[in-house]
Amino acid sequence: MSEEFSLRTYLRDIQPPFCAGCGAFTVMNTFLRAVHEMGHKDLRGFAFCSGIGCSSWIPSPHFKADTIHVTHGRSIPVATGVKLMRPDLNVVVFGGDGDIVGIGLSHLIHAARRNVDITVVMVNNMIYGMTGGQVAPTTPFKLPTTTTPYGNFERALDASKLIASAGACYVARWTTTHVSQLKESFKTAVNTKGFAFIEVISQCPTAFGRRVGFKDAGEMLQWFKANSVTVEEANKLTEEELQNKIVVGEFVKKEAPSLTETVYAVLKEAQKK
Ligand SMILES: Cc1ncc(C[n+]2csc(CCOP(=O)(O)OP(=O)(O)O)c2C)c(N)n1
Ligand code: SF4
Repeated sequence: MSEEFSLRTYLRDIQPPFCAGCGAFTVMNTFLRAVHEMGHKDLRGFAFCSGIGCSSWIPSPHFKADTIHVTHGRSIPVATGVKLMRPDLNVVVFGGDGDIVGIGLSHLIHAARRNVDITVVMVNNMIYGMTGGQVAPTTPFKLPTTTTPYGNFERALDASKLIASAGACYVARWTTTHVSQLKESFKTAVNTKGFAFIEVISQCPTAFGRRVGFKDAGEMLQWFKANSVTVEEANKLTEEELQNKIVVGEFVKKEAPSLTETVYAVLKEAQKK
């Protein structure tokens, strides 16, 4: 890492559509810093894929890279195809919680099960941000949204736990206040041979924060900080004590043959016959 980091190296000269204080800015910035620290002078070694939603705008059209913007919830199957055809590329998906674990949930589970050699970054702002704040599978129990004005009557999905059990090789969760840890996780995820999933608890001050009583994005970040507990701390707490806490850290870090490896090995064998 010799040259100084500059966002201009990796971003097109286009103003992102995010509201002031949106966590998507932090995710974008932190990811690009990780890329820079990994020694990538540009994004030529990457392909990015995203669906629909505010968080899906992180790579496309902003990154100076090959980016594919697909229909809502379908970024993972498209990314799988890209990786199988171009195993030399680092394939990274960005999306919101609605995109990744709402409409796209089955793709996520199967990608983890298949151990597809891609990284999925889920920006979990606990709401459907872009469409105006509808309840998501990740919205905390009892919190009001535009579609549940008297409070959410469903319990939130723990996406990291689910994907860990589905067989991912790397699973981590951070909030937008854990920027150094998140940056390191991005590097680990990209270097993971196999499926990597990073959940970033992020603030949507517009469609979520103000509706549940936060004054601004800063107050949301303070809440994230005050209520985060590490995996190690969480192991010593009861289920009751963990209510409303955000468990952060690395949940899975392991090696297993990736889909790309196994598919190409089978192809090689088949070609011999
Ligand atoms: C098939 C389909 N269904 C619904 C929509 C409407 N829609 C667009 S984005 C979105 C959800 C956005 O929430 P999320 O993925 O969490 O991203 P955020 O905007 O919060 O970052 C929905 C329901 C759509 N574009 N396509
Ligand atoms: S609506 Fe929410 S998620 Fe979308 S850009 Fe604004 S703050 Fe970010």
